Amino acid sequence: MRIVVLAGGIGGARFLRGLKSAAPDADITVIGNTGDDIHLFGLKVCPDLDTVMYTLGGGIHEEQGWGRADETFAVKGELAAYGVGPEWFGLGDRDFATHIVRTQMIGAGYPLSAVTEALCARWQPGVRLLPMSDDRVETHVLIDDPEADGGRRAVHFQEYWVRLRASVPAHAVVPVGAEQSKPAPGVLEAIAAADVVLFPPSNPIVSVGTILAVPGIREAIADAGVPVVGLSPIVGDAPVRGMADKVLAAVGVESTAAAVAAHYGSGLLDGWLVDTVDAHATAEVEAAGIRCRAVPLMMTDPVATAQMAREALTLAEEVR
Ligand code: GDP
Ligand code: FO1
Ligand code: CA
Repeated sequence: MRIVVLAGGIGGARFLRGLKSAAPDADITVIGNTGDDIHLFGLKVCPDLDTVMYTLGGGIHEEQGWGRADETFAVKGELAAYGVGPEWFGLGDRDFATHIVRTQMIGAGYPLSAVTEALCARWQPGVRLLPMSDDRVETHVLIDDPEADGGRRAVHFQEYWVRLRASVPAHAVVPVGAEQSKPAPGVLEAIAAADVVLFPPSNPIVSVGTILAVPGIREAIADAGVPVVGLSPIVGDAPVRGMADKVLAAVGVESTAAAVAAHYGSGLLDGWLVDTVDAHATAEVEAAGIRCRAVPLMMTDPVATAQMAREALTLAEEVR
């Protein structure tokens, strides 16, 4: 079975680990979000691609969910001693090596997709990991700033999330460069050849939404004519972790499992899993033309996560 998954970072990566154990013989292609990418200290950092690669390759810091296990921060300390920031973004020594290799290869002319493949040759994630695009796309968030023209300014998504901890309202979320971007080589082909497309419980705006903003990807999924099944990242009317509530509010979508399903829409989604605490929402989702089931959706351990993946594949068979 050929499965295509549109993934962000932590939610996507943890779900993929469950999917691999639920469907060990499946051929899995992951289309990763690169809107979170940021250039720091002359290096290109791809948090969501790295989170997937490290999680599936056994190098992730398990409790944190991002960055490397057994990390040290000597380089960060030395940069700070030179007064070179930003200090709010924590790049570890082991992680730095990934960004150095990536930046060196890009400087030598390799596209991000080829670089990602080279990095994965070391980590062996057991899936084909493709960036959504080889072109630069950067998610920016519009926030209040009384001193700026018009009283607002745009900050990089990482500044909104890591420096500001999403503590101020987001008025808009813009995937800068998306309109001009093209899907990376292999992306449209993988979607066209898929037996099923899954949206893991990733952020619907700044992870899956950004991938869908690359022209051609949404259309390819709709045209593939195969089941498209998603899992809600919103449980009990709140994100399990992260800032999905803030970025959903920016686009006028309520933080409920049903509202996220409606945001994707029945033109795209065939099936939607909500957590058992949101069982009351299934009728509303089904009324919108999306098949819906309530099952446990907390990725507390590998067994529970694999069961979520099985439920998603079962729902895909039901709507096929
Ligand atoms: P990020 O790039 O690291 O933010 O990761 P993703 O975009 O892939 O996933 C983030 C989303 O995962 C958040 O909106 C969380 O609510 C959701 N999430 C994290 N853990 C769980 C879980 O155990 N269950 C569910 N249903 N959602 C989760
Ligand atoms: N998240 C933080 O909350 N603080 C950090 O200092 C931080 C550094 C970092 C470095 C590399 C990397 O791959 C991820 C990192 N993250 C950090 C996580 C990242 O900001 C988020 O997980 C996602 O981009 C949010 O979707
Ligand atoms: Ca992310």
